[in-house]
Amino acid sequence: MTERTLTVVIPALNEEEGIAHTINAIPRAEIEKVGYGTQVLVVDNGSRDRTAELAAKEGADVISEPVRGYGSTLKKGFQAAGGEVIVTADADGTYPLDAIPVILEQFDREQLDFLTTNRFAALDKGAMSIQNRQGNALLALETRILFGLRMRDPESGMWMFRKSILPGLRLNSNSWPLSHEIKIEACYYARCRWKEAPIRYSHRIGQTKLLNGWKVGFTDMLHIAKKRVVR
Ligand SMILES: Nc1nc2c(ncn2[C@@H]2O[C@H](COP(=O)(O)OP(=O)(O)OP(=O)(O)O)[C@@H](O)[C@H]2O)c(=O)[nH]1
Ligand SMILES: [Mg+2]
Repeated sequence: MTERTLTVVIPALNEEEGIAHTINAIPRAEIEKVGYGTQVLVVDNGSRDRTAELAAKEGADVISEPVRGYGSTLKKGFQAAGGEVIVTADADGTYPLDAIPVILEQFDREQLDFLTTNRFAALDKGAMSIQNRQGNALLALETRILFGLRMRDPESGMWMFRKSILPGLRLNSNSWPLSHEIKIEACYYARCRWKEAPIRYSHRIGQTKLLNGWKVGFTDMLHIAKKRVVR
């Protein structure tokens, strides 16, 4: 019997085109070989399409978060997760869920508390706009200047952590900055043992929910800069 559980938390807002593909890409048997059972937890953020229905049909646990936002949706998932270890990914086929066994094995072997991923290691052609790439480079620079953290991709939506670190993290954002904020909280303020692992990043299935990239990036930059002064 597998004693440990990994919870895959997937935030989803109107992702009926990608949700089944995303769930089916999770390599449960390979994860079992690393010593973990798998819980798939889809957090539906008020989708008006068949996202929740399709997720349940594919065998995921489905919960809903009424407060709109990437951050509030993920935080709901973290609280509800049954596993000792949590990993996140979008519901759109961009993140390589087949890489979970490899990063989970590294997570255990190196006794990490937090493992984040670097999409720039293998970025599929056209998977990310130039504007988005430039914004990410600026956010990485900010992370290095303000916190001394050498993190190439602080906005990556795929990261893994021990659930037990959550009470020590102050996660204030209900929106996009949550992704950057959790890395600053874990790797800087909570002084977790962390690493950044290379991953592949692919084309999205379905429509993006990121409407104004520059505005999102600027809001993120301010949120993180403020955090350097008042946590
Ligand atoms: N924008 C947004 N996304 C949400 C929300 N709630 C859940 N999500 C999910 O959060 C994930 C990230 O959104 P994406 O639209 O993929 O944003 P992105 O990854 O920055 O951009 P893409 O390149 O389009 O993938 C997706 O799985 C969304 O369905 C919300 O309130 N707003
Ligand atoms: Mg995405």
